[in-house]
Amino acid sequence: MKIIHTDLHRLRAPTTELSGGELVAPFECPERVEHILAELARRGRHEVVGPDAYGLDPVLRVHDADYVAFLQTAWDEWRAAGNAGEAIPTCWPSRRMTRMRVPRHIDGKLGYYCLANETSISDGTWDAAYAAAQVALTGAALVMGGERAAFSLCRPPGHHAAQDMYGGYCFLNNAAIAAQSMRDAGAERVAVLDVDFHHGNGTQAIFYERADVLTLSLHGDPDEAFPHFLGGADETGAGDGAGFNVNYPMPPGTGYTVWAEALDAAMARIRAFGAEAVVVSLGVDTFERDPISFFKLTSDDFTDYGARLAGMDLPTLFVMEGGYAVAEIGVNTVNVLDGFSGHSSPGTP
Ligand code: Q9C
Ligand code: ZN
Repeated sequence: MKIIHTDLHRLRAPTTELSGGELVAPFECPERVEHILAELARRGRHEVVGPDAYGLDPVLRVHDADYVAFLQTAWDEWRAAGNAGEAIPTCWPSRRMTRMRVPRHIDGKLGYYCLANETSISDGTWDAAYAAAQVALTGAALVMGGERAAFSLCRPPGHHAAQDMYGGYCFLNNAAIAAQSMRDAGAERVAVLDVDFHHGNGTQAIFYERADVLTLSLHGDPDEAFPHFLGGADETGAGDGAGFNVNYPMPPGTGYTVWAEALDAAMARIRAFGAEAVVVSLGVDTFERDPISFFKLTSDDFTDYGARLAGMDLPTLFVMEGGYAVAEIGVNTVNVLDGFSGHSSPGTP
């Protein structure tokens, strides 16, 4: 399988994440990608290629222009305002704060566009997010060009980013940008299947009123897990999109038997929908030892569900999302790809 990757992800290297009332070293770190690349090289079955340049237009098919402009200048504005640390908002347009216009000051802009402030904006964040979107677009083009599957090794991740909101370590919604580009390249119906531990709130929001992109997410119940304010089973789409969003929230401690039943149900929905291509938002934070999640998948389970995904027999683009057990992220991620490709041998040396 072709792997699309660029070293430009390293430009996203924040030093702070607000966690437990402290500023800690971010869970979403550059080493994640280095471990995946090392495991890919160790197995020797995959070809790593660089991204092509698609520019900003396909990004603007998904994200609002004012939001993209904000991301491009937020770091400079933050520093120009005299701040010493990384950019973290402190004030939001929350309920009963309803003057819904973009403030001029960077402090107001951050609150307007941010959905969760664990995610600091740092120098280089925009350039890395833009490069990740190009990685996603390159994978989409390969799959639309006839490849059975491809893996866009995106970083930073994307599925929490909505049309005009960042957070949950995400800035541009790589999977949504890829899915939209597949539509624009002629696929009539595209499905986005999100298997990251967290609900894909951004992807859901982007396609919520559309019938041409089916969105499905398997995730920790938002009563118990981030992003807390979206991801219920009763969110099924609206307007033209009524019936075209499917959520599978699951409780703490969920293991592979229950999780795989949800996956089988999701794949049946994709089949009934008549998808011509599938984008898999691939987060491996469902792993039993993930430090911020509560599902119980083992490394072998990733191989098994990779094989199940291949059973859909649809052109498939994998897009990297979360996964924070850094030492195991390579094995777990490549297990999905190898399971998909029919290599069932365990990925441990
Ligand atoms: N104290 C993705 O997996 N909450 N994003 C962190 C840690 C935010 C996860 C809580 C989790 C965001 C792409
Ligand atoms: Zn996640």
